[in-house]
Amino acid sequence: MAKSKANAKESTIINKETYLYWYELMLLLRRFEERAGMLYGLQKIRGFCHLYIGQEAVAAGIMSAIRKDDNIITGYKDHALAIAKGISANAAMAELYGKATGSTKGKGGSMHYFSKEHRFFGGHGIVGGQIGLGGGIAFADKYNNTDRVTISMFGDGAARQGILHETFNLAMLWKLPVIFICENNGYAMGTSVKRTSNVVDIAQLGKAYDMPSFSVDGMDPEAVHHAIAEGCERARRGDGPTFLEIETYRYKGHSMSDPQKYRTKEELNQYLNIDPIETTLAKIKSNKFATEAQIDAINEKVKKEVDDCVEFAENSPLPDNDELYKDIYVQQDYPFLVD
Ligand SMILES: Cc1ncc(C[n+]2csc(CCOP(=O)(O)OP(=O)(O)O)c2C)c(N)n1
Ligand SMILES: [Mg+2]
Repeated sequence: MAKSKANAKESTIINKETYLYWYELMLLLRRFEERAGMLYGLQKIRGFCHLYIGQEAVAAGIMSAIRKDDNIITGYKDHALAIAKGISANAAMAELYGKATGSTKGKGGSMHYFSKEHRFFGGHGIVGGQIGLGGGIAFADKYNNTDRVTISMFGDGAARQGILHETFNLAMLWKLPVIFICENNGYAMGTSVKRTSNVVDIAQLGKAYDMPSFSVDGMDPEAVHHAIAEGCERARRGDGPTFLEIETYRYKGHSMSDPQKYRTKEELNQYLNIDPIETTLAKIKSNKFATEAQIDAINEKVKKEVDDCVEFAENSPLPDNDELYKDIYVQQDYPFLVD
């Protein structure tokens, strides 16, 4: 498992270790999801499955810039962010298999990873819901006088939800320690950003609330890292939220059942040419941050970790039947359930 952080504490320093950390982490996220996609095809994994492939630089740049005890909350495209935040590949794959050893005991599946220990607050299927929840987590930290920062992430498809405006308004009013991130990958399911609004520059939305708002190159972990580090500094100083529109791209469809007829091969190829794993590796090589043997060792380590997590998931038990009645919200005296 890649370390969940390159530097011991929040830092704007980018060095050889940071690059090697990014490379290993992004490779793990990519290989994990490629395998998940394959296993979905084999019906080992069922239900919904949304892949993050192509967007790994966003996860990498965030993780090297935040502290281990900072919070993350995101939407349904959550495998990569959960693993990057520290949920093991084993627990992540077992969750996809619906096994008891999964991060949500096999009861959440692809869209609902959760780990209190790693301060990963889901995995949410209601588009935009996590914007308000993220604001609430940041409120709790401010109320409890901690200096933690919350990263609240959503897709471009959530950027037009009313909850964004209500949350941005209160987050600025109360100077909450939160970084809102819109991962703009150009499409919400099959609908392009430009078909849904005349304001395609999503970062502008924060300006209506005087929130410091920026567009960031999401294919470059270094650009993401600096933007997040700056947002963390602002939040920990007590100056409140930041809004980042991180421009990225997903190579796969919205979900496994997306025929992707809304985009061209040429458009996809443009992004494949600036693939963050390839560009990071090229930088490692040109700066002589690692020898070929060291790079091979990282590749092997990642391959083994993914092979091992599949074996772990295959060999794990299904949840017991009585798990059906645990961890659920139920009103005992609900009139139609009890007489
Ligand atoms: C409140 C709500 N409305 C609609 C949906 C159906 N839905 C699921 S994903 C999605 C689009 C989300 O956009 P984005 O995050 O940009 O999608 P992606 O990049 O993953 O395609 C919609 C409309 C939902 N899950 N929740
Ligand atoms: Mg999108």
